[in-house]
Amino acid sequence: MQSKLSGWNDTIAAIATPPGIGAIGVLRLSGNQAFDVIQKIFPSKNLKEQPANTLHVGYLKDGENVLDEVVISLFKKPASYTGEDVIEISCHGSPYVQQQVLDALIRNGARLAKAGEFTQRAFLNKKLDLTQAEAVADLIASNTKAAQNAALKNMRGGFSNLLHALREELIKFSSLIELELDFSEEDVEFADRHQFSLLIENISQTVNKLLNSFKLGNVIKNGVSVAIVGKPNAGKSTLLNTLLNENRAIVSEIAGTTRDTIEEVINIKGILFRLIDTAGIREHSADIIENMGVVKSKEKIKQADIVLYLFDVNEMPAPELKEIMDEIKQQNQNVISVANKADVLNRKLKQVFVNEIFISAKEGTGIEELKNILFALAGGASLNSENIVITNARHYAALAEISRSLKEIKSGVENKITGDLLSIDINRCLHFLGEITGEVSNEDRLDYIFSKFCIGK
Ligand SMILES: Nc1nc2c(ncn2[C@@H]2O[C@H](COP(=O)(O)OP(=O)(O)OP(=O)(O)O)[C@@H](O)[C@H]2O)c(=O)[nH]1
Ligand SMILES: [Mg+2]
Repeated sequence: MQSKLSGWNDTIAAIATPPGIGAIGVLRLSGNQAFDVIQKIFPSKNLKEQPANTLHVGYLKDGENVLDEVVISLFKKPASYTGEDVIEISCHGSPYVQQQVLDALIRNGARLAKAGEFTQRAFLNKKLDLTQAEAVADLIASNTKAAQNAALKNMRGGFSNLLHALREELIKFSSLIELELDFSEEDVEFADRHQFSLLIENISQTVNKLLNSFKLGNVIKNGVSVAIVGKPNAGKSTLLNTLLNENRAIVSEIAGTTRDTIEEVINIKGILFRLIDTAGIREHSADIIENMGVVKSKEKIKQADIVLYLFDVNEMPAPELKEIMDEIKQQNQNVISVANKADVLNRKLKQVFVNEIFISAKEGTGIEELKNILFALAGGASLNSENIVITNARHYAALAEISRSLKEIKSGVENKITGDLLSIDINRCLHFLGEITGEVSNEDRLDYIFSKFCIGK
């Protein structure tokens, strides 16, 4: 695979730290010529003769022109991130200085790295498999504890180990069936079909569990949208402000205050919730702008992951609430009703709304309980389990194909189809397992996956 890739033998260089001024800036250099390139601009020591995993302070020089005083970290193949010789240069964090150093590296034989090329090399040199490489990008993009944990688990190989184990077991059986094909004249069965059915059942369960985890995976990666809807003056904007802990939306006693939707993000125990404050829904308003807002609110009911129906507990007859909830449920099943203004609650109503959570958006009571409910609705309970969570759509699509082939295999065994036909289904299943980890892959697909990384990673 290596020789087929264009530019594979080049020594690559990139600035690895983000653009802008910082205390330090780090540049990376990887490839066969890494030591030759750095030596030309770091004259004070012979770096090739230094032991691996050591640090060296000195001046970078472009001819007689001093560029910076830097620290060089030195890694020798194969014990490096990419599996090649790698030099990391920590220089002073001026974008100008970093650019000068990069230019000097390129003038002395390196080529500018493409996005994700360091990690792509690590993958091609088998330092990590494709799921682990993708987890590196996920870790860099993570912005919550949950996303960080999921990425770390995958980076350390949790998911790939599981897939490898499944693949091994299937391969074992597949080779027994292939063996039968060699003896087809003699009508022998090396692969015990009952055992095989049990194995397929087992693998299917694991695959289904992984497929089901994608819902949570999506929550972890993309967050959860919560549309706060209700009649004008229910206190929706007040609730948004209280949840955010800031005065984001205008609150007033005038019905129809909020016209357009307002979106803000909060983090509840490691999950991001996108709160959407909407225009209060009333059927007859003479105000065109308000009516446009109402149309938008209705759209949000359909699109949101969770609908939070907020009502003024003193203004809502119980039968009407039921009617409204039934109507919303036709658009979105994931709805909770929340009784607001509990601070001025008419005591009798506590017995009427037994299923509702009571809050006071204004005073901040019941808000923690509401947060816990949102967290639970998003599937937060399974967040801290040791189970592997699928967060990647590519993995999900391949797992769905695997599940399909497993069903084919199962019905094949039940219907006692011949070994050669069974083999086709097993190979299909193996193909998709290998596609997830990158054992089966093509260059275009890899380029696409790694192009999503940042430069220098
Ligand atoms: N007593 C009490 N008043 C509240 C509470 N929450 C909101 N209010 C008041 O209710 C009025 C309307 O609040 P808003 O937050 O603007 O209501 P809204 O649902 O956003 O209204 P629209 O944007 O018009 O749809 C304001 O006067 C708030 O101060 C509460 O928990 N208790
Ligand atoms: Mg409002």
